[in-house]
Amino acid sequence: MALVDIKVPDIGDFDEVTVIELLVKPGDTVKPEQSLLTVESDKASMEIPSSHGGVVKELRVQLGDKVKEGSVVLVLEAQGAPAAAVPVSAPAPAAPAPAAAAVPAAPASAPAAASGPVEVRVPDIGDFKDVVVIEVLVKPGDAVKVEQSLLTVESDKASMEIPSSASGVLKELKVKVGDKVNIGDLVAVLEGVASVAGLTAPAAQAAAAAPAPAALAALAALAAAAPVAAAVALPAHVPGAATAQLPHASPSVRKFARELGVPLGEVKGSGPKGRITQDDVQGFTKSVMAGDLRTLAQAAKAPAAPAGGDGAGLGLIPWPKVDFAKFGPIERKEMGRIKKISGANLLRNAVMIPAVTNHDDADITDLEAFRVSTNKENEKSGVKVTMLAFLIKACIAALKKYPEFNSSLDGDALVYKQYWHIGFAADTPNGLMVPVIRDADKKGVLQISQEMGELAKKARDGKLGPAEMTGATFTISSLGGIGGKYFTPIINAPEVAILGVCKSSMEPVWDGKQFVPRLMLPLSLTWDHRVIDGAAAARFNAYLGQILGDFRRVLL
Ligand code: CAO
Repeated sequence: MALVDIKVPDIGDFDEVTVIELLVKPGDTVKPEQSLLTVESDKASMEIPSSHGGVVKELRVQLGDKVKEGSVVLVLEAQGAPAAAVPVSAPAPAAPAPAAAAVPAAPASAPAAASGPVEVRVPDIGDFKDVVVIEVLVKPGDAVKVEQSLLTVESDKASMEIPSSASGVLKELKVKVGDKVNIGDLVAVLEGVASVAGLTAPAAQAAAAAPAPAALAALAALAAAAPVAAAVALPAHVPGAATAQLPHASPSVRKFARELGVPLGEVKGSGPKGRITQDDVQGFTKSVMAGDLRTLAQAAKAPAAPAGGDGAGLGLIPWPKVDFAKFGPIERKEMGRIKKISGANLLRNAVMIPAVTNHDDADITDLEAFRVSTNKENEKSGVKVTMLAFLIKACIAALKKYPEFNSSLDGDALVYKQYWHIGFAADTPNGLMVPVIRDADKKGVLQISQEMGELAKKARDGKLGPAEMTGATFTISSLGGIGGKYFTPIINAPEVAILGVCKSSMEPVWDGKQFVPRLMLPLSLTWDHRVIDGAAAARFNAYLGQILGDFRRVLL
């Protein structure tokens, strides 16, 4: 495969920019247009996207390096076709999307020192049309300063903040989240205007270069490819006092924060000049996950989250802050990326799904004997048939009989999937991963065993691609090779059920006349009570038990 130098594309009027964030490392698989690093000038930050998909072989820059158009930032072992166009060099004389307001304010409708109402309009935003308001940063009654950001708007390639052209008190907002706006559209009316923006020197410089897209790219993909579940969302944050300053963060970090529901104004930036990095957002998520919220009383008052809602409104007492070193020696280790992402997913799923777990046992005496004999016969093939592969087939039969277990909630509707992609939890040195066996209904136990072995190895080696971790309709988490009796697995949203399996053991089972030794497999089925009823769950488990007890039933 060809090695390709990935270079800094046309970054407009910016001569030298500083590398402030590396978003990939050698060994990472990147997609075309995925952001590779963030660079920053004194006025804006932008992400440098990849022109190709492939595997990162070598990073040619490090934090603090200065780069300009044409600088090689990394070497990629390219796979597939290059990106059609690399968005950072896309339309217009490119000043990148602002981390803080780099969009110059529109000229105000009233002269300086006016006291009557002043209209604030969308300034020249380059080639962008119908940009969507994604964030309203002020409210009526707020005192705003000239060039203070009022809104954040977003196209598919950039996000930018719309600044105020004057300072005064916000009388009226003319737009709301979700509205589409264009150059010249009225967004707000100010009154008590003390001064009206003549463009300040830096803004005037910025005006020479219309704002251009910074690639928003990759963090959504990161979330989508996250182990355990796709989109990441934060439950329950009760907003605290936001800092007065505008949050300083790159567009993709803003997007990432938005997807998590993290209010950037409350995140402390650890980057240069207080810039908020992805790690800061994740750290914030972690602290909220750990319960750094407000009061239980607020939780009680909070409205219930709608089905598929964002869970906002939950509040908990603060997580205890303990100086552990006071009690004995300690070692502090940052959690890895996978653990952080899966933690956020697990918390969201645990908090937002009214989950119930049914425990049951399946008699797998005959099935295990069959598995052992099959493996003896197939010894030379190198493929070992696992109990998990049988479980996958048995679950598909049960999912077909009870299709709501293979569905997902979409608002008030249920989406019944007519494909059966089964995820299985794999324990890896980096944390829990969930590879997916696609179309497992069309595959035999041998093929499933083989694929599972390959996927589990890839997971352990950290080589699973996003496509191998997404799209599952149901997940099985097997601790059978380790031990235990029952546990309560957490549903991998947006799936609605998960089967946990523990170690089988010989148990005395009453056959109507006497106790007989049978190999019993403990099953723990967790299900979403919004979608599934207890009776259905009991039937699902009972049916699963019947199939595992006599696998010929799969054929019926
Ligand atoms: N009962 C008894 N023995 C079992 C069993 C069960 N339910 N399931 C597997 N075993 C046995 C296997 O037969 C194998 O024994 P031999 O080596 O003698 O043949 C041994 O346990 C090891 O099996 P395994 O775990 O390596 O293989 P698997 O196919 O059962 O599982 C995989 C593969 C990837 C699922 C597993 O390696 C793994 O990672 N499990 C952990 C999943 C996990 O962490 N879940 C928790 C999620 S919630 O935090």
